[in-house]
Amino acid sequence: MKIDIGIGVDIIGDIHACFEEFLEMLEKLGYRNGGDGLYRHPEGRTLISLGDVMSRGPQSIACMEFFLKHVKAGLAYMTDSNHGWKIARWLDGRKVQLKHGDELVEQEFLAYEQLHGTKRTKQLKNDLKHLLMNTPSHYILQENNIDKIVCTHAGIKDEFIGRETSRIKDFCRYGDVAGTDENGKPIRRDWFLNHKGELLIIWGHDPKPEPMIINNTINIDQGLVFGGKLTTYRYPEKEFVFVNAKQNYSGREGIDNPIQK
Ligand SMILES: [Mn+2]
Repeated sequence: MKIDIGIGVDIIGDIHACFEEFLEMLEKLGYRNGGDGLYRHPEGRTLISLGDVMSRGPQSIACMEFFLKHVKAGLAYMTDSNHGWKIARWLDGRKVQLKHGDELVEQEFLAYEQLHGTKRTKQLKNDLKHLLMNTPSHYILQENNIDKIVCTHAGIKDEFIGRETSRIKDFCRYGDVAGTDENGKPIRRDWFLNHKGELLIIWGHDPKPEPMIINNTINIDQGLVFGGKLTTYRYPEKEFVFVNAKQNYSGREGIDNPIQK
């Protein structure tokens, strides 16, 4: 789960199937389509997704296929996430309830099968299952072999960093959730208040209108699919790059009205 930062990394928040905005982001960051379907940065920067690339928005398959190809080619990395894990289990044939936008992934696959046939659909589903089943809960980014940044979906405790257990995986997928309130919304504890030290933790999952910087942690989920924006954190530049949503795809209210994810 260690990645060398090299010349630089571009860490991208929750895409949620908003493929058009994601492509616009890649252009803005300077990545170019090499004609082989792969986007590369001319200086050799590395792309890192914090997961939840699918569900809720219009183009889950395109987003998942992008990461399938780019992870395989060593051009990108993607962490585990709550929607990613749900879709992984669904693709594995386990009994799961598809909701909160995951049902759209199933619909997309039905249309995909109509268009491309059963064989190709089965192959893609199998490849995606393997990708999503094997994503790590977090990555540790290093500069000159020194740990600098932790990338994870929903949060992490300091003592979990560099370890992988089922409890740690769940924490990184869902954050520090203490049950649900009377409306079914998760009650979230603020794990980031307990983070200490210089290691920078970049996370997403819980949409905030602007990047939220607390105790060397930065939330970069700005609610793209809810009509907000897609955020990239660039290191070593320590800059944010934004792409605004073309619309609110979620069928729900905007990000100021927090939504169960
Ligand atoms: Mn999430």
